[in-house]
Amino acid sequence: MLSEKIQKGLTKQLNRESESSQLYLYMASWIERKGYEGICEFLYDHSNEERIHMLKLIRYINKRGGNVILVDGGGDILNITNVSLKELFMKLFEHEQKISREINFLVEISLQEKDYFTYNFLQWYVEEQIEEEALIKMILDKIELIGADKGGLYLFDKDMKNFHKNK
Ligand code: OFO
Repeated sequence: MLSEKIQKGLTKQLNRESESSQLYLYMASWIERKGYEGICEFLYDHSNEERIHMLKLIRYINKRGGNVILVDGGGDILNITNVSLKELFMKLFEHEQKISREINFLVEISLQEKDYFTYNFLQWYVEEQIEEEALIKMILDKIELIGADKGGLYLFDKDMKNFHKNK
């Protein structure tokens, strides 16, 4: 059985993953309208990944006899328009860093509660956050490098399409 603290923490996290999925989805849709064919594929794809993160938590909570509660987020974070590509990925980078802090906090609680099953389960998320932060940072670095070069941006968008296909 899950302790009350763990149940609360995992519930929060599954709702954050759902919000993450919506955030990436919203950005994908917005960037698609701007004509970035490759970057939008990457973002749509990532939205699906975030949904998988959420599902993993739901299945785990159920497996441990917990209670799955889905919260309606209200949609405030989704009101992002007219940001540059750099600002968009900056927002995603900050978002992923926030998620990493929250995962770390959950790991800490699992140790306090001596819930080693949950501790073990969370290690997948720890690994995932390392990858995700590195990936978004790599994209940000490229955007920085390209600067105002429109040709470079075009090629980068093309690259992102291949990146998505090869995943
Ligand atoms: Fe982006 O990793 Fe889940 O939230």
